[in-house]
Amino acid sequence: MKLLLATNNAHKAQEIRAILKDSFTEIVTMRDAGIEFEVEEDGLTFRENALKKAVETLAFAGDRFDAVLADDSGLCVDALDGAPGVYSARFSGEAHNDAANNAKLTKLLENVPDEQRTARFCCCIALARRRLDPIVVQGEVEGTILREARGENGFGYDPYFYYAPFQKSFAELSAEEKNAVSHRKRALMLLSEALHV
Ligand code: ITT
Repeated sequence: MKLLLATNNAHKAQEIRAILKDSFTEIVTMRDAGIEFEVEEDGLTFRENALKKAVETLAFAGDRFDAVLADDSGLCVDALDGAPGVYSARFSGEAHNDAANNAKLTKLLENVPDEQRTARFCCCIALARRRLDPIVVQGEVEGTILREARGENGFGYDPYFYYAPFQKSFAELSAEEKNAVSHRKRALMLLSEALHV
């Protein structure tokens, strides 16, 4: 079983390989496979985006692969009715500007009291398969949004995401600590379980 990952993010690929290595004979990224294909993430939910990306990439890749894995993730803040959600990367307008996204987030939450600053990171993973139904799973991790940045590790909203069980922000965790509890890890574990039933 050959799996194509619909991402070029090396960090994600490493994490996925570690968890799914026993379920596939080969796991390659788009770059490894020499495939250039972009899917517009225009869905209203993580599920819609992940599934669209996986299904369209499998159709494009042809029969070189048995399955394609795609994910979509983001931060959902209760006081903002679930925003930034699927718009997490483009929250401030400019795609992937973490500083601007965090500045907008903290500004919007300026007057929100501590007990109402609850949030979660969500990760939806879709596995499109040849001749089989797709599998879709979602992992989440609960936290609260800090007023000041803490820590230097990670990316995106990590410096403002406080994880109570460790009494640290996600950016204060090592990669190993974060990967053990992250939304992505939880989704991957659910996928691994679904593949082994
Ligand atoms: P792809 O090329 O794989 O799509 P991406 O950076 O767009 O990479 P996602 O769609 O998974 O990645 O994530 C969307 C945004 O959600 C991302 O840019 C961050 O702002 C935020 N995010 C997701 N997971 C995060 C995490 O673990 N820590 C901090 N921010 C995260």
